Amino acid sequence: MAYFENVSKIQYEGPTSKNALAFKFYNPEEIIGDRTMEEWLRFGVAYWHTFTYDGTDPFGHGNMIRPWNHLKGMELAKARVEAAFEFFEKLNAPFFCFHDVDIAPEGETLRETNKNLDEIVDMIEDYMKTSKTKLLWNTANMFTHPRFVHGAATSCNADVFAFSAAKVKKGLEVAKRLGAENYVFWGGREGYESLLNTDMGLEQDNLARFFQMAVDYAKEIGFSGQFLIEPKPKEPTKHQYDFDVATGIAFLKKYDLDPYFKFNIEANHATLAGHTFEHELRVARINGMLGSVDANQGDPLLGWDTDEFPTDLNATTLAMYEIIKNGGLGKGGLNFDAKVRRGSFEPEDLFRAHIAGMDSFAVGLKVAHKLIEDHVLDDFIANRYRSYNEGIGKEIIQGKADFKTLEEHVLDMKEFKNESGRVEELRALVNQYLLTAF
Ligand code: XUL
Ligand code: CO
Repeated sequence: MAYFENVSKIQYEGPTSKNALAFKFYNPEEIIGDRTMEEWLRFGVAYWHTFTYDGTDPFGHGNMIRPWNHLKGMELAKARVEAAFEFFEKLNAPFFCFHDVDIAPEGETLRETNKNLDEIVDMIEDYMKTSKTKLLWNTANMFTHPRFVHGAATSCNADVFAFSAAKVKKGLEVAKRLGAENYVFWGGREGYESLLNTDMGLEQDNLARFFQMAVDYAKEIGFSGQFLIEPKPKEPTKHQYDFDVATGIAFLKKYDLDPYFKFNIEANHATLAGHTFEHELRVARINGMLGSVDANQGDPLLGWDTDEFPTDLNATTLAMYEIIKNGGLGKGGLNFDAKVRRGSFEPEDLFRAHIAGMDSFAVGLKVAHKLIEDHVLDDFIANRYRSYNEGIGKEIIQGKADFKTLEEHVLDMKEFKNESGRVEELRALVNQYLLTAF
């Protein structure tokens, strides 16, 4: 049975195509530098937004028209798997991602939940035997159920800590079975509302204990995927422990966990933290910890996580700039942690939205590659810091300078020759590349 019968396989038709259900810029086989677009971009479909989300928001009921809406329980879960693999095939998606609760209904106990999960994982495993779509990552939802009201690994309740551990244990087993390239930890409710009732030290120590147990168990069962932390500054708690990449690095280094983790960077989480998307990617990259990306965008006028499909070409260009400079994402990919707007309730909107996101990143890839190939920013930056190539600058870099020699250098200096940073010119240059790359 076809769930998306009005849609056939999405093809690349080029920038002048007027067909809404075609790629204009994403041409998977096109070679950019040393690999294909498909290999650079490694797109992933987020199961929760695409197959589970029904449009519910704090003010209204679910309104999404979906061909599986009449079903319930395990029947619903199975229909979603069938629909998902039809969708992946038609979109030509190389990857997908899911939370445990996205794919199978929860039972009264973890034993029951795991039974449901096993049945659906069997089904997914079967589909994956013939599908080209692989699992980018899976994760455990440890925030929706009321038991996680005070957090999971940072809960004040040790039974909840234990329950969370058992959920991640199962998640790692599923990851191993389905050949997941990564396993994600997004903080969920790992944070706090008020210090008046919070032992912050204990909560953070426990979170580190939890991560160590995950690392140990992965080793025990031979799961070799990459562990990823996904930072977010707020929502659902006021203070999230993994605020941003820099906070995450400090945490991991304090507990000697840094060799085992990289970061999954979400654009909308970056902007909620008061950073740009490219800032978070840069911090991770220069620390050798850029793992994967949740590709979406926020709304500059709204202060929450709107998870929109990415269409801002300036942002996708600067993001791809960091990713190319990183040599690609390795085991990571660009997972569309993005949902269609409530007004976009037709099933075909799921395709329209993914096409918009894929085309936007394809443009970003091409423009960023050209910027790098032409050394546009590299040359400017190298010249801007040239004072460190000789004289006192070189001595600083080589560790030959100290406060005394530096004082000697400047004590009688009257003039400091600074040059313009020319940021407006550089922004215009990026625009020029954007407008002329195709
Ligand atoms: C929440 C969020 C999550 C993670 C996975 O803001 O981004 O969906 O990506 O738990
Ligand atoms: Co995310």
